Amino acid sequence: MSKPDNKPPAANPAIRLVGLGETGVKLVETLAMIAPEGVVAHSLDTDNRSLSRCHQSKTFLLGQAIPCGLGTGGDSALARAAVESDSDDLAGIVEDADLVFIVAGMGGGTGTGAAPFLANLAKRAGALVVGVAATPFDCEGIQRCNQATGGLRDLKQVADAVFHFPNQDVIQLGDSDLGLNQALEIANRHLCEAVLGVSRMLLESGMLNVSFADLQALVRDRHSLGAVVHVEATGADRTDEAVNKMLSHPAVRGGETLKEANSLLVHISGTEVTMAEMNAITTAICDRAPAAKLVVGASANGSGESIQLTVVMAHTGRLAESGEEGAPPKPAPAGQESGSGFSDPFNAPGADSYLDLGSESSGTGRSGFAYTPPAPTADALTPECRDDLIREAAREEPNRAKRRKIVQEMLPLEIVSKGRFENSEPTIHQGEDLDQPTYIRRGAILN
Ligand SMILES: Nc1nc2c(ncn2[C@@H]2O[C@H](COP(=O)(O)OP(=O)(O)OP(=O)(O)O)[C@@H](O)[C@H]2O)c(=O)[nH]1
Ligand SMILES: [Mg+2]
Repeated sequence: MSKPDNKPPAANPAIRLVGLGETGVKLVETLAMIAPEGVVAHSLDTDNRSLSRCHQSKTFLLGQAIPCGLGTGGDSALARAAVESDSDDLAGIVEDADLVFIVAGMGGGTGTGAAPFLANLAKRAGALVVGVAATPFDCEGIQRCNQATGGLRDLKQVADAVFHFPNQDVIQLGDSDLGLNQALEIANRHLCEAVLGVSRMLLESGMLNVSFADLQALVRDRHSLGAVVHVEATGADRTDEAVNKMLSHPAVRGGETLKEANSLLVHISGTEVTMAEMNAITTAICDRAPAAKLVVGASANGSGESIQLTVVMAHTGRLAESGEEGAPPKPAPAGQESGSGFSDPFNAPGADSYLDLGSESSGTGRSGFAYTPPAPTADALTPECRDDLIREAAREEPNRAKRRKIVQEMLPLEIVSKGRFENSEPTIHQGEDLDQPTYIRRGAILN
């Protein structure tokens, strides 16, 4: 399904928010209250309970034909079956949208399984698709973390860009007494800022407008990963303070995200923003992002003496290089399967090589999780994959030659007493004493 070519250009881009699963629904409900006018919000879940709490968004119970009704209990395949069975209705939700935000928590069943499917529907309807995803705390376990990484990878393969906030990053903010609710609230604020920052940038008229075309030029079909950071500062040093707040944001990873960004959208808003302030902010950012294509916008919105800075950072690096999989892969404990996403979601363009997904990166070493890729089948190997494997094997070869041959020495086996059977009758069968071990009866030499 594609948009008719003769559609008259609208004044504003049609923005749709689609929340999937408990986290997605919660975020979209909040966003629906504070988003700029014109943004339409939809909450979709396999769980009726989360939908019954919605008042701001349009709700849709997924998988009534399956049926789920109370969620999937972490089963992303069930969620995928649910959205497939509803695909005609879901296509209507994303129809005629210019920009669709797919919002979900990864690691459970519904968000992980449904988000890539919805992203694909929206792409096929011609929209620019931006995923906004939370990933689990490390303490939620390796299986959930791996399932989240698989889902994130699948979403990235279909969406134009995915803004990702690991819940674990909240722990890095340092307050060890933080309650779970507070931690989730902080994570949710960052995720909401990503959607709000971009929506406001596109919908608010300003002095220097960032248009939908600018956003498209930066992210369409790039399958970027990235983050949106939104900070506010007041007072005489508001410029320095805004830059420092932005740089200390966990999503900026001490400047690392700026360094690897190839697209940056910087939006500054506030009353009486001076040229010197604009200059100071953009210089501070550009100095740290040498490779990035930059679009700058500014508006006079805001209150009092505050200045608001929104920075959209996107890079086309692979998931394993984005920092969150910087730590070596964690093996799944015995009895725990390492969850995964779908190996072939929708024949998505630019699909990542499985070789990159579990690899160590030279990133920041942030503790995290690692996706354990499924073993490749011969059919799945592209020529590039095959070349990578051959190179990998060649690197291994010299070490193989140096390996010491292991030689087992003569085992110190001796016949021990028969204990409490010492005085019992031997079991003789065809002339052999069956109470003796076979290797002794047969005179085998063990070495
Ligand atoms: N940031 C944030 N993350 C959350 C929140 N609630 C849950 N999560 C994270 O999102 C992941 C997925 O959880 P849910 O959204 O409840 O899962 P679901 O998509 O409803 O999946 P099922 O219930 O298994 O069908 C969890 O592992 C948490 O890490 C929240 O309020 N905020
Ligand atoms: Mg749920």
